[in-house]
Amino acid sequence: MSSPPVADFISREERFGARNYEPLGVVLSRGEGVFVWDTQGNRYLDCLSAYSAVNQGHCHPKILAAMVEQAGRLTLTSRAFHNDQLALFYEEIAELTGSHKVLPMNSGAEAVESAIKSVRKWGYEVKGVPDGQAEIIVCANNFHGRTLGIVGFSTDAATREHFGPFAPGFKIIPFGDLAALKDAITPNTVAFLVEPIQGEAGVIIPPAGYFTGVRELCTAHDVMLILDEIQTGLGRTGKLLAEQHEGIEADVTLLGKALSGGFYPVSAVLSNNEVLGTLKPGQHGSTFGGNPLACAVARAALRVLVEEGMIENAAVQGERFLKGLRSIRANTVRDVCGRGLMLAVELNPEAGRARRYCEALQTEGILAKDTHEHTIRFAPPLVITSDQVDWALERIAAALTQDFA
Ligand code: IF1
Repeated sequence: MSSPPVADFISREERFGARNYEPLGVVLSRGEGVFVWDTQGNRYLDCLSAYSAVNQGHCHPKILAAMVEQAGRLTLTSRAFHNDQLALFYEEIAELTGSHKVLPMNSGAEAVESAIKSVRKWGYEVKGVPDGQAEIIVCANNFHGRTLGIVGFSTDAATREHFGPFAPGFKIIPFGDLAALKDAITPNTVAFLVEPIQGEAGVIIPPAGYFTGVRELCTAHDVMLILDEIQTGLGRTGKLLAEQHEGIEADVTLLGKALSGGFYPVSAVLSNNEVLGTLKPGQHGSTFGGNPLACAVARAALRVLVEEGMIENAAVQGERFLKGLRSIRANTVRDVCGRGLMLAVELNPEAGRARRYCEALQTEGILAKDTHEHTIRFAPPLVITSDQVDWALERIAAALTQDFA
């Protein structure tokens, strides 16, 4: 049975859709584990994992079963009534992450917005910041989502340009710079919002000890440390949470993406008692936040992540992948970095656009995504095996030794 030509899907998308993306020329119709298939039946190793939303692998059978079972029973009640999944979701995620309070939302950006609202409220009602004066410190080259509140403190021109006016109350400092954080803190600072490893910026790992210092500064100045673990969390870096690499604990942790294993948008704000404790009935919410389908899916997504050893596997395979990337001898490669299965190859600018290499990788049977002109990210599902890593490395070496300059 032959499916319509790829160009058909692409031209229709272009005709009817907003052109806010520039996808590779591949039309996917099926996924299983680390693999996806296009409409022509070609198989690819997925090295993007939907930006780390499918850490558990595509269409994980246990998450699928939980979703189907729950979808046939009860999907949405709104928070006007209780449902029999929310309490279990709260209990399980709080226990797993060592958090006291949970606020369920849907998209990652909503979790970020919810955290901003909560820490401001905490600042006014607990810390005693004068109303309307709360300051939040963020980092240059951050990526926290696409809402107006969030893009207002982005430093990326394309992300911000012509979307203003923006909300005040944010201070931007360089990432990985403790002295800059110390200088930026004032009595009105309520929070420092930061990614443990910057993703969109090209997998930027801060200097060792940075987050230990961040934790100390935040504690000393009564500033809430908000870690956006929407991409780094849930096993991606080889630990449940990336904060564990430095043995620190955030006051507020944001999760999304893989919280549902890619089945459904589920995000959450996790906090100590104080921050989420300031929210009272009617002050925040969401029609879909905490719905029984989302909770059932998230519970299964968390369970398989832990029970099937995916976090440990991410650490082991991440090291193998990183070592393999480092051993690729190609003039095109300038630098390689990564932690767990969050990896990136930075190309020499003379090698040409990273996009060209992603197209070459597609021909080799690997789907990966370029970022910032010269960087290719590799982030396969955490269920990848050693053989699959070795196969990927061969294909990547083949693609990177081509010269498009
Ligand atoms: C897109 C990047 C990844 C995130 C962190 C919050 C969110 C994201 C740390 C918002 C989302 C995505 C969204 C996606 C591209 C993507 C991305 F390249 F832009 F940086 F993953 F690497 N915090 N990241 O990474 O979550 O509201 O999207 O659920 O196309 O915008 P969301």
